[in-house]
Amino acid sequence: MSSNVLPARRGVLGLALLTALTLIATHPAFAAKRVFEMNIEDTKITLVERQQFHTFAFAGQVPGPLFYVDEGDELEVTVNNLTALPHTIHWHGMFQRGTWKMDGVPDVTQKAIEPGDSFTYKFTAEPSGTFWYHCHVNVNEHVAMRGMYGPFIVRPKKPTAIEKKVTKEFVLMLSDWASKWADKPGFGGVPGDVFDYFTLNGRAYPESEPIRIQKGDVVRLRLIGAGELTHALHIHGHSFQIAFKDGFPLPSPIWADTIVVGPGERYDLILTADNPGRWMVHDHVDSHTMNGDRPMGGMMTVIEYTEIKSDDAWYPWNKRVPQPDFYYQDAISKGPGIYTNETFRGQAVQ
Ligand SMILES: [Cu+2]
Repeated sequence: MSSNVLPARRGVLGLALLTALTLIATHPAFAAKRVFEMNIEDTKITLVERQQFHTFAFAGQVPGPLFYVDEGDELEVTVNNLTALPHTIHWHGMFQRGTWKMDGVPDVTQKAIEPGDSFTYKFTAEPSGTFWYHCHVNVNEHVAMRGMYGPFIVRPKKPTAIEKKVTKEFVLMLSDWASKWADKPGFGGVPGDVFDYFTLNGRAYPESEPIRIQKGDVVRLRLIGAGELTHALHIHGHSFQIAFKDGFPLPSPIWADTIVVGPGERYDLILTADNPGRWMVHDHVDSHTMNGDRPMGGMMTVIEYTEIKSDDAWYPWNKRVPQPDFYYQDAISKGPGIYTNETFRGQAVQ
């Protein structure tokens, strides 16, 4: 099986779930046609401990499926709205040259997709880089409170020198949640909201997942600001190069140890794994490292070098069983494709 062809696959969960994935490659290297179908479903997800949120989840998961495609690929994505509210998908950063009606903005480029209806987005993947997709109906609620987002990566035809060195990639989607609206779909995301939960890929520490690397890796962290707030992500024990902003290569990467990520922004960091240990990764906006009113939570994780033993009894992730593909690292390593992720699937809500 070549790296950019996946077999057709269907999964059914409960009454309301149908996720079909069909990819047809027309060229081995570039310009594949990729056909995908996904439902938008009322789904309950757990951020941490008992804090659940009613979400409108793409393919029943938060974040949504990973779109990892080649520059120039032709995409055809059919969306079935199984929820009780209208939605769209905006493909943030895509040029949509000649396809502006595929931009996913209600009442500007299309009528929103009503409950029970479907819509097929057809467009070309350009430019290359780290992007994301999200609903564009009542974004204040649907994106900020209901998890309507997913990663969208376009592999470049001409990679830069720095990205050619990368051996491992991770996707981190940064979000904030106001628990006041957790179980009130159709409401929330208003000025003055108190954001009290903060997640990486939909989970707050300690239910986020370690970033596991080993000495010698050249690590690419693709950060996506998918929430309402700005975060200052700091990585201990290392410096990194900020190599891409919003998908675009910087002419001269910037060395740093802290990166400020605002809403909608993406930054690609390149980090050389040269310092084995366990290293904190956290939002330096300290109030974002809380779960509600409890500290040591929120937007935090740990870089774990695999050569360091996790046998310290006091280490909370001492005996942790890894959740597969939590940062989409396994999917990305397989090459372009569109990948659902069971790790992020919530419970169906009737
Ligand atoms: Cu929506």
